[in-house]
Amino acid sequence: GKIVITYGTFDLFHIGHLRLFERAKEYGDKLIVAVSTDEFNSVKGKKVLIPYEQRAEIVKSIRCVDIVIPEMSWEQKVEDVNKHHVDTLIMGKDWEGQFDELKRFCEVVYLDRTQDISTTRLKSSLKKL
Ligand code: C2G
Repeated sequence: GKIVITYGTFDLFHIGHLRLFERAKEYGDKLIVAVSTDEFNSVKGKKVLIPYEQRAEIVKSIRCVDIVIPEMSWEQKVEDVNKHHVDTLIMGKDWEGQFDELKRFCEVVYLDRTQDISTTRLKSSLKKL
C-alpha cells in the first residue's frame, strides 16, 4: 500500500498537528511521522518545551499514525523516502516549496495549516495565565 511521511516537532501537541496527520493519512495506507529530536530542534533554532521521548510517545499514540522515527537532520529525508519506500511526503503550507527537490523521489504535497492554533500561540496564552 501507499506510504506517506511527514516531519515536525509536534511540541505541545494540538489539533493542528492531529488534523495534519488525519489529512496526510488520506493520501495512503501507512503514515510515518518523523519527530524532530531535541538536538535537531536546536539546529533548527527552535526551543521545545516537551522532550523528544514524550513528543514521540504522544505521536505514536495517535490512531492514524503507523510508524514514528526520529528526525535528526535536514538531509535525512531522501534516505527516509528511499528506505521506507515513501510514495508521498506531506507538509503544511508554511513549508511550501521547501522540499520540492524531493519531487524526484516521491510526490510532495503541502496542505493548508489549521487556522488559529500554533504552539507559539499556546505558549503566549499560557504566559498570560
Ligand atoms: N501545522 C498545521 N497547522 C497548524 C500548526 C502546524 O498544519 N496550526 C503543521 C505544520 O505545517 C507542519 C506540522 O504541523 O507540517 C508540524 O509543525 P511543527 O511541529 O511546527 O513542525 P516544524 O517545526 O515546522 O518542523 O523538516 C521539517 C521540520 O522538522 C518541520
